[in-house]
Amino acid sequence: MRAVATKRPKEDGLLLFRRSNPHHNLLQKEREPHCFRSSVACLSGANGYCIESMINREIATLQSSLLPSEFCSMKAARKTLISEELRQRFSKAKNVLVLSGAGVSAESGVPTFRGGGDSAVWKEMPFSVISSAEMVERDLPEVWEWFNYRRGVLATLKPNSAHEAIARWQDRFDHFTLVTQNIDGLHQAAGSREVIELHGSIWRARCCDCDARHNIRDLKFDNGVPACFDCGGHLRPDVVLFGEMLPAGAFELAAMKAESCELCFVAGTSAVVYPAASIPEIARAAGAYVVEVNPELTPLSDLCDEVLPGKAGEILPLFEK
Ligand code: BJW
Ligand code: ZN
Repeated sequence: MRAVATKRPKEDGLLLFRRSNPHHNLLQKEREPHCFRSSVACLSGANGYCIESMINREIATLQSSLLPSEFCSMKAARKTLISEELRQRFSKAKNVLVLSGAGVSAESGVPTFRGGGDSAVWKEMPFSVISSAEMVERDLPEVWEWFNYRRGVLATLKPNSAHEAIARWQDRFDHFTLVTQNIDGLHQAAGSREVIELHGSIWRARCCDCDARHNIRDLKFDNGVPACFDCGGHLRPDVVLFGEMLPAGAFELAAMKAESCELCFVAGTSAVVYPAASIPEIARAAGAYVVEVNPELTPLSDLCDEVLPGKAGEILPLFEK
């Protein structure tokens, strides 16, 4: 396992030994000056991503053929994925923020949008077509059919150990904020409270005319498109599609929390959709230690202080051990 000396300029003069960010190995070229960078030459080859993730995969393969005692020591090896520095920060932190994405629900069986699981397709339309503002305009009954189908699937799914770990964290820190891009309600099902839902909820409908929100469970779907209780207008799923505005105040609140957190986890998101992806950027710019949990690298990996390659449901519970 490599330890790479890295220097964060904003922690003036502080030289830290931490696991190398695998993305750094891929990008040995200079990054912008404020980025911390590897001060030790890359030891792995061009395909250097990533010794840790290779070890992870090997551990997973070996697990099945091990005796219980051997399995325990493999688990211990796995625990070392989390650096001592990060463990210390986690145990002392008073203000923590988590940004979650579809990958956090992948282990519950929810399809992701851009890989790492089954991608969503409806009647041969990719989600970018069926979940689009144009489709809401053009064929609202079809959009409802798609969301009704997804709700039906979701109703059979349960929160996984990532949702459960995050729900426990809210009582562990003085200040804890969960910001999610997910619309599935699984964080709340696991017990998370006051979740900032940036992209809405599949369990609510919104009026196209007066903007009133209604609980989906109260609606009647007689003619395919339910009607607003307040004004009789057409209801649509209360989710945010591309080019649509986020719910009023949601991003502003998340950004404010990001500015004050000291530890920011980014779990299970491809970090390509804005403004959600700017939350960890805001946290990092304000001095937070940013940690990514994802089996794949993302455009955010380079900005992170640590990248924990792996599944959220396996990695997040390790913080309490
Ligand atoms: C695991 C795992 C495991 C797998 N454990 N990990 C700035 C720059 C450029 C563009 C823009 C910008 N600002 C705004 C934009 C435009 C646009 C945008 O971002 N476009 C980019 C894609 C180019 N943004 C918007 O339009 C937003 N609105 C907005 O900005 O309003 C203001 C405005 C209005 C008008 C004009 C201009 C500005 C709205 C974005 C709404 C996103 N909506 C969706 C669909 C919801 C409905 C539905 O569900 O059908 O939300 S898109 C989809 O992507 C969904 C998600 O919430 C979102 C993010 O996806 P996420 O969560 O990251 O999932 P994936 O699938 O992408 O990634 C999963 C990850 O998990 C992978 O990395 C895996 O490796 C990993 N993984 N298993 C851990 N077990
Ligand atoms: Zn209405």
